Amino acid sequence: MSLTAKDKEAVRTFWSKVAGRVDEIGPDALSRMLIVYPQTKTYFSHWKDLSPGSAPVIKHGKTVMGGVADAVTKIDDLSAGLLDLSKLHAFTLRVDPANFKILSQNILVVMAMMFPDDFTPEVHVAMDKFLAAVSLALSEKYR
Ligand code: HNI
Repeated sequence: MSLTAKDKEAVRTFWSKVAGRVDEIGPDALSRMLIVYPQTKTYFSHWKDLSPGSAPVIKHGKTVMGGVADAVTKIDDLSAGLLDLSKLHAFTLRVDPANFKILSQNILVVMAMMFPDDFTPEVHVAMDKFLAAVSLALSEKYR
């Protein structure tokens, strides 16, 4: 399942097109995750408002996509690059790794809608593999 040189190139090229809009992608993907998979709301029960477009959802959506943007720069060694973030999600936040796949799915949906011309099947598979690799790296500290 590891990313080929071609996958990495496709991710970097696609990312150069979407990078300027991560502050829209993140909040939309997070809003969708909370609606479509309401079980994910348990992790954010300390927020006042979990509805789409609320201040904490927008803020955290940007934060998460900032993490994805950072991961693009660390694509050659995600497990080392995301080590601290993995520890945080495993030991402090205790996020069930199944949720990484759920969020990834929502990120893909939003990217496909926002960039219908650039989101070719090749880009789709490369981004799917990349987000799966990010999820794996984030899960590494769970055992
Ligand atoms: Ni996640 C905090 C990145 C998936 C629940 N998360 C962060 C932060 C980053 C981040 C960055 C801020 C860290 C800090 O403060 O130092 N999260 C990512 C990335 C992914 C991801 C890159 C996957 C692509 N996180 C998830 C998922 C869940 C999740 C799937 C739960 C469903 N994350 C959290 C929670 C926090 C968090 C909870 C703390 C938020 C807060 O405000 O309390």
